Amino acid sequence: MIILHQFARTWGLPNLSQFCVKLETYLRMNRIPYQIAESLPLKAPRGKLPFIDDEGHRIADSRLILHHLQSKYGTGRDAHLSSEELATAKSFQRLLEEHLYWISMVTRWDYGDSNWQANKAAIFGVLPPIARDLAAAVYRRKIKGQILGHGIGRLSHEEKFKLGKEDLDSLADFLGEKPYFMGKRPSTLDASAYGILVNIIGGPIESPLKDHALSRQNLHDYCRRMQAEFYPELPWRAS
Ligand SMILES: N[C@@H](CCC(=O)N[C@@H](CS)C(=O)NCC(=O)O)C(=O)O
Repeated sequence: MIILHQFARTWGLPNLSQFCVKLETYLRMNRIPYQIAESLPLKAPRGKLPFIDDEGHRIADSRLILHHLQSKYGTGRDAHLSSEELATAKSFQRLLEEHLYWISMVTRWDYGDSNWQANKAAIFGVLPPIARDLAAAVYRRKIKGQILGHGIGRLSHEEKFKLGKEDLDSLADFLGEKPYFMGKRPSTLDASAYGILVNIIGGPIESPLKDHALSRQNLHDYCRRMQAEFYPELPWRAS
């Protein structure tokens, strides 16, 4: 049985980590049995969540975990897509994971005190008060460094959100009236897109990015549908 190591559930969402939602959604889409072990990044082989333990074999990074699942369990969720469609899906996945993700990280770690307090409570709330404040401060400095290292942190908030809105518009326009991003059947792109979009739309982190996502009704409806289909046990909490 696969053990999925990820943050504890919070905010009525599958996970506050976009990549943990991606992986768990992929497992559910492909009906691969798993158990959850609540964890923190400092326990992870590459210092990031999620990671899995598959019969003693520990694998980190959702992209490499998916490769493992595809070869070991023969998950062929995307076999219905042509090579051109796969190329499009992969490009959107990179837009989500390598660009929009980082703008959403700004909203949690470096955009207003109430957002920071909500983020801090969700991640570090399990620790005793002194350890919580210390760990949160150290981690905040680290993540702000990553945001600067990515480059997005060097822009003004106005510039960052303008780029984030472009990403959201591209996603909303491409999704259109389709039930899933690549058509009538779910694909790996949906696992990735849902992980990032539900965290923007469904969490308590307020920003122009969230306002814009909520203004694109099809993205909102998509998150609601994905959560109902793959996480029927979790209440939908977004307004
Ligand atoms: N490329 C990795 C990204 C994973 C990732 O960034 N995880 C975040 C949580 S969403 C994390 O654990 N960050 C902790 C850190 O950077 O210290 C994947 O696809 O799994």
